[in-house]
Amino acid sequence: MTKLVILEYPDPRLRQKAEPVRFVDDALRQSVDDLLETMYAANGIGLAATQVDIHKRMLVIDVSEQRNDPLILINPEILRAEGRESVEEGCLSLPGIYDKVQRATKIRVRALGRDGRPFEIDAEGLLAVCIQHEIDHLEGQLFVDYLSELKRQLIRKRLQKERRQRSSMHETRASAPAL
Ligand code: GNR
Ligand code: NI
Repeated sequence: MTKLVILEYPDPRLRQKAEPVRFVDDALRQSVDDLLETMYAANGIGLAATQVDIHKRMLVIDVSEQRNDPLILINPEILRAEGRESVEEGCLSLPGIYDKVQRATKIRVRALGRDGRPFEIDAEGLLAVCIQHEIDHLEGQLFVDYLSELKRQLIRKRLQKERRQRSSMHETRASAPAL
């Protein structure tokens, strides 16, 4: 397994639309395992392939307390959605940014599992929010796209500033000349 690098907003690669998976083979399962390792290492409850620059329709989720109940969705499709509720979201591609987004409260989803077999699940609560958030990533959509342009502008500035501070902390200065 390999821990992959998570792309951060406003990286244009986060806007790429993922392609359907044609075969669930060992090579694909390898990428699924890399996604899981990357999600757990980052303490996220979900991760879409798009976020690690893999533009295939697959995502992983684990909303369990113990972090030992992975859900793998390949070529996910929302079959039905009902209700609307606004819940605070975060995203590993927007570190430290949180805001409320309106989504369906209950959904039914069809997908292929790690074994390539189709299955359906009904989801509500955090799991339903997370599945919709991850499917958006596969479309090149981020939760900040639901916010106002003004808020997005402030978020871009905040992330830019934090990145500048992070990189100046790691700056290697010329050391004092030896006598
Ligand atoms: O870790 C995550 N937490 C989260 C919280 C509320 C709503 C959605 C999420 S998904 C996010 C991980 C992530 O960025 N997945 O794409
Ligand atoms: Ni996200």
